[in-house]
Amino acid sequence: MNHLINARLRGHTGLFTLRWANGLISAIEAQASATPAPLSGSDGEGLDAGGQLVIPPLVEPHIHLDAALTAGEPRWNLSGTLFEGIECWAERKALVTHEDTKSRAHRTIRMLAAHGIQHVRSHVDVTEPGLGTLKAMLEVRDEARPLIDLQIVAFPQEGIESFANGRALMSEAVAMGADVVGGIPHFENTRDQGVSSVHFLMDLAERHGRLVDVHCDETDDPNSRFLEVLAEVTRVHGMGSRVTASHTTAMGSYDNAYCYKLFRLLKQAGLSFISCPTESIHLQGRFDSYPKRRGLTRVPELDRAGLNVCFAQDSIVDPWYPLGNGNILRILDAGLHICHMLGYEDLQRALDFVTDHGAKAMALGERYGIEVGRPANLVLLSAESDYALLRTQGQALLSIRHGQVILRRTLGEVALAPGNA
Ligand code: 17E
Ligand code: FE2
Repeated sequence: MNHLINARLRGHTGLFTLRWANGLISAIEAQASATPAPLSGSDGEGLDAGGQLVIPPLVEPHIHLDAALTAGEPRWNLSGTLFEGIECWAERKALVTHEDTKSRAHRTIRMLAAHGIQHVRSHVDVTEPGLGTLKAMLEVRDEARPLIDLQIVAFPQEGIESFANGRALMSEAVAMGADVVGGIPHFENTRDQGVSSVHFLMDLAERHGRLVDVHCDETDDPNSRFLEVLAEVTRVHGMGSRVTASHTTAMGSYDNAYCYKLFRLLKQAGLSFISCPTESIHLQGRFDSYPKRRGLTRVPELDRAGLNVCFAQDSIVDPWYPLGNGNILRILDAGLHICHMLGYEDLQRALDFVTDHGAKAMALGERYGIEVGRPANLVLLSAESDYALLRTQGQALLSIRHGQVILRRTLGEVALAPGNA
């Protein structure tokens, strides 16, 4: 296979033929009309997109592969809070082995790849003496390359300042090869520790040329205000394109007067945002009676302010979230509902939130996108527009990676008896 005909591309009218050679896109040709059958000839048999959308791969910018598929082990999270999730995970973490971590991560990666995802950022808990989980996940990063590109975040689940040797573990994780420096300031014991953890992790990332992705203000507490600290350090050091704030759910509880001031800083800092809508609506609002907060950050407002914001899954069948199947389009559907983003304009460009915006947060640059010279990583969807895809709960039919087909899906057929129309 070295070309795909009858492809519809987002933002363009008409149909296109995409060609590739040596794993890179070599031509994007507008077709005069639909070509009835796959081309064949000296350059080999082609694939037919049938007039449906062809996009660069779906992106999963925030997931915890190290904890995936452990829900209920050794016990279930009965309160549904983030905090009980962290307690359950601490118990499960004590039981992990190298092979256990790797096998669950690989199984989960296959679930992601089966939905057209080829770029993944996984947080990996480094609050563990010995860093065995990180070692296992660095091996997974290499082994998973035929299916996905994986970025590993050194994630201090139990804190940097409030966990024994937290700083040393973070530094060691970076030395071992973590791509991204993480943090969890809202979980540190005191506000001061939260602030100092942000300064520490930003300095670590800057000295070692790493990206940053902080679990930031993942709480309904309106007094959790570490985003302003992260944004200010980002602004001062000019690191906006390399820094991401994940969750920022407290922003859903900030008052408008504070947000007005905060947004000025966020725009100057130019950092990215990741919202995990299914996870946040499940974990947040847990201390409310009624009315209950949705517990999400201000996705449409960030987007309209020109900031980069995307959606992610966060968890698959772990102590924080019992469901999930790897399908980021399900997260997009939920996110658009929860964030009041089913307006006409939103529906026209909905896929941005699980493609280009995620790629920007992951700083993929020229490794991502349908342009000549970039990797021939392409996904065929079962609809011809963003809106049609959402309406029909469409799926990824084909995933091509470096010019090779790694996924084919055939949708089931439905036969309905004739009725009285
Ligand atoms: N850990 C955390 O602090 N927050 C989360 N949402 C998950 C793990 C999944
Ligand atoms: Fe997370």
